Amino acid sequence: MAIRRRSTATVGTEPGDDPHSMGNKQTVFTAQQLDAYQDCTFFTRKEILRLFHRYRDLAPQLVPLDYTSKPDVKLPYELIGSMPELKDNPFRQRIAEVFSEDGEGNMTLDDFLDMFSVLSEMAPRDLKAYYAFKIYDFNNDDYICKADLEKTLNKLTRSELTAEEVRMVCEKVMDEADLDNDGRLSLEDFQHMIIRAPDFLSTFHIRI
Ligand SMILES: [Ca+2]
Ligand SMILES: [Ca+2]
Repeated sequence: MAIRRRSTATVGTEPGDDPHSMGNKQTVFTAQQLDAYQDCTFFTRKEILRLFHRYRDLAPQLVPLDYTSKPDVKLPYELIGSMPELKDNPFRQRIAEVFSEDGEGNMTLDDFLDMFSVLSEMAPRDLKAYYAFKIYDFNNDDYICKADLEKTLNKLTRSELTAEEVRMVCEKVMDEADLDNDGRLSLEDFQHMIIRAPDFLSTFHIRI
């Protein structure tokens, strides 16, 4: 399967690049919608449809089977966070917040596909790192400060470290990763760091 760079283009406006026919039992999306979803994710048509049904199964009474008229549907975080792929992930709420358009973890189908695309094994490390940075930036100020990093370490280690241990690891990470010495990690600092500390991406791989 061809790996596509995830584009930020608005779904529904990108022409497709896959001339294959759609098969005959697909009525959920228009051909253009499926093309757009393919362009914006790392998924095949089949995977997109499978994920649509996963989404729908969370709340069949809310999600129509026909998406051709782009229904205005959002599923509450409680349903998303309870999925087997997420329910044991210590960052599930942050992940949902970062990928949801409303910032509160309530997800449209587009948000949902975006999230699973970035978490999938097909997504390149750089893209995962970009989103991991956003997820670890708990106060959304575009930097990972000491407090963000402590929260992150607590979650990554599932609170198995003492406060003192967390403080020490945090200082060590800052020491090594804060290349411009401003006491916080920019995206650039973070990208350098994860080359040496890939554990920071370990919770961002999901097999669907
Ligand atoms: Ca921050
Ligand atoms: Ca810095």
